Amino acid sequence: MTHWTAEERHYITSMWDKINVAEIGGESLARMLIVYPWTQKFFSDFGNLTSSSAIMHNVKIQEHGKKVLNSFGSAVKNMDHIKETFADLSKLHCETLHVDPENFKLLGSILIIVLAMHFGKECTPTWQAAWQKLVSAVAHALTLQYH
Ligand code: HEG
Repeated sequence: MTHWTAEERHYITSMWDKINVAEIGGESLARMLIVYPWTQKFFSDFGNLTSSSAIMHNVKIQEHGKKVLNSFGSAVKNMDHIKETFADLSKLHCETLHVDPENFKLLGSILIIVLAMHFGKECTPTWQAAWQKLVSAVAHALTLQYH
C-alpha cells in the first residue's frame, strides 16, 4: 500500500475539488492521442481523429476523457485502497481492451501537464511530486491484473 503524508493528501484532495473533470479529462485524453499517436488504435470507432483539431473537438473523445478522469477520481477518494479500487478496470484493460500498460504512464504524465497549464503557479514542485506519486500508483494498480 502506498503511504501518503498529510501534505501529499492535501495537495491531491484540495486540487481535485477544484478540477473541472469534463474539461481536464477531455483535454488530457485528446492530448494523449495527439502526442502519442499509436494510442489512437484503441479508439478507431470514436469518429474523426484525422488532425489534432479534430481530436481536440471530438465529442466522443471528450466524453470518454471525462469518464476516465472520473474513474481516476475514485483513486483520490480511496487513496489507501488504490489497488483494490482498480482491480476490475485492470482486468478490463488487459483481457478485453488489450491496452499496453505503458500507456497508463503516458496518460498520467499528460494529466500532470494539463493540470499545470490550468493551475499555473499553484503547481509547485511539492504539488508535482504528490500528483506524480498518485498517477504512478494508479498506473501500477491498472497493471496488476495483467497476465
Ligand atoms: Mg481506459 C474504457 C478508465 C487509461 C483505453 N477506461 C475505460 C473505462 C474507464 C477507464 C472507467 C470505462 C470502463 C467501462 O465501460 O466499464 N482508462 C481508465 C483509467 C485510465 C485509463 C483510470 C488511466 C489513468 N484507457 C487508458 C489508456 C487507454 C485506454 C491509456 C489507451 C491507450 N479505456 C480504453 C478503451 C476503453 C476504455 C479503448 C473502451 C472505450 C469504449 O469503447 O467505450
